[in-house]
Amino acid sequence: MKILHIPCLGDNYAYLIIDESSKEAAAVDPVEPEKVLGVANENGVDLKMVLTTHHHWDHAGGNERMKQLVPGIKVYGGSIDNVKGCTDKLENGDKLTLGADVNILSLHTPCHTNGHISYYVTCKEEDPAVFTGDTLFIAGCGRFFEGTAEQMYQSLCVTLGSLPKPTRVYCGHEYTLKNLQFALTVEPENAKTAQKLSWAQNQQKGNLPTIPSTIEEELETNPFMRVDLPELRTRVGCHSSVETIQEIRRRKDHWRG
Ligand code: GBP
Ligand code: ZN
Repeated sequence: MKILHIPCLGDNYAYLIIDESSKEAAAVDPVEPEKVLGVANENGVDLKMVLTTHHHWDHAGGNERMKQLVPGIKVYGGSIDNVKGCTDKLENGDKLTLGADVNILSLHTPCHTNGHISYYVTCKEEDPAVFTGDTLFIAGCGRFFEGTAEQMYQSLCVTLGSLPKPTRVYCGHEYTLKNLQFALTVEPENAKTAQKLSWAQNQQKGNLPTIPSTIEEELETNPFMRVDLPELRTRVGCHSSVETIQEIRRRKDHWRG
């Protein structure tokens, strides 16, 4: 499979997932439908479906227009997320296929929104990919708009944290630089985080994206995914993983980098 990222609005990412043998494609959060369709056309692929991560306008706001532009397109979204233009509601564990070789698994990852879905995508022997919307960002996570710390712990550390380590992570916003700067305030001695920060600064200088990451890199550098570590808990003065994720989120909400 081929994965193309399409910068949208200020700092959002839409993506095209392409099954190369059939030339069929899925669009993740195509908030600028004309732009995403343009990229699909340049690549000679046929857009079959929209995969919506959550109901916020900067992710789902292009769905209705996409349906006008591509009659018959399927628009997927979480069953309890009230996604604009949704034609097919997804539950946790639902499976979709794209062309002959691409398999897509729906993972319910609530908290940023109640019905948020992450999409886990596999193709033959290739490393898998996961599209995490506003649940997991590179080195960060989404704000807890519609859920609890307990839910974010489950979504980030259990559901996404259990995916194979080489899984490539494609998130909904380019927040990496700020997230890594904040991460270092939580774990000043994390050498991998410091290393990734200088890499991210270089990427930004060259106007290059910081996606994809991998689940392995996130487990090493993302403080929200590291709350099971006793050293981290002690550092922030908490006793449980859930308390720790709540505390780090509270600090990030107030942090002005
Ligand atoms: C920044 O620019 O660096 N800290 C951000 C500020 C996701 S977008 C913007 C922000 O708060 N972004 C949201 C978030 O979860 N950020 C993680 C963080 O700050 O650590 N959105 O556009 C946001 O979800 C939205 C749209 C929100 C509709 C509510 C509604 Br309703
Ligand atoms: Zn959002």
